[in-house]
Amino acid sequence: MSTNASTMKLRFSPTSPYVRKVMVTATEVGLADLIEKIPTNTQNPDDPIGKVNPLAKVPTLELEDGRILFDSPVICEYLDSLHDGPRVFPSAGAPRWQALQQQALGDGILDAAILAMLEGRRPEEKRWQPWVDKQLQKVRNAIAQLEAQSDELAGGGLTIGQITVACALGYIDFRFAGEQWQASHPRLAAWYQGFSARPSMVNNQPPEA
Ligand SMILES: N[C@@H](CCC(=O)N[C@@H](CS)C(=O)NCC(=O)O)C(=O)O
Repeated sequence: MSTNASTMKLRFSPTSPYVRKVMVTATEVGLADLIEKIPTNTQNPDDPIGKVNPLAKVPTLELEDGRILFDSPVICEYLDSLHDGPRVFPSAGAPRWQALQQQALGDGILDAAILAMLEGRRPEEKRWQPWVDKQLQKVRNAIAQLEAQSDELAGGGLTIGQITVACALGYIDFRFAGEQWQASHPRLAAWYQGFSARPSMVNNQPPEA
């Protein structure tokens, strides 16, 4: 793969699964070496992230010409436009919609899991367990759908759908290890085990994983 792309700055947190998704994509398309990672504390109101992204979220990508890109689907598609190898965003037709749908499902697992995780960080008397249960049920429903669609996930070349789903499942194992989804979803588990062994996944794991 070759590229004429310039260096980029990625505002990042090492535990963010959306950042992992961006870095796995960057690695797979051969651009990881062009990315300078800027540690970011989204909980600190004085962190410069608030000046470049009004949503103050990671990942946020700063290009050399000053353009700012977020969120992870936009950043990943941008990175995919910079190289001349096989695309992780299929260009058209059914393969494109399948990859984008898988990406949405993976991102949706993450959105629900993060809401459940954040609820656990509230003072105990303010936590609302039915809310946590509802979010975790979304995660379980999505994993059940992925098990049913595991042939589609495993087929064809590398896509943003596969990358996102793998990062989402990795986050469930990282933050919700008690879910133990593998035994009851054997085909998805087999696919995930193989995908997780890719160097791009291994080299971009969250720190405590
Ligand atoms: N849809 C966004 C989600 C990004 C996101 O929620 N990032 C979290 C970290 S995992 C964050 O920055 N949270 C800080 C906040 O919400 O203030 C994406 O795909 O990039």
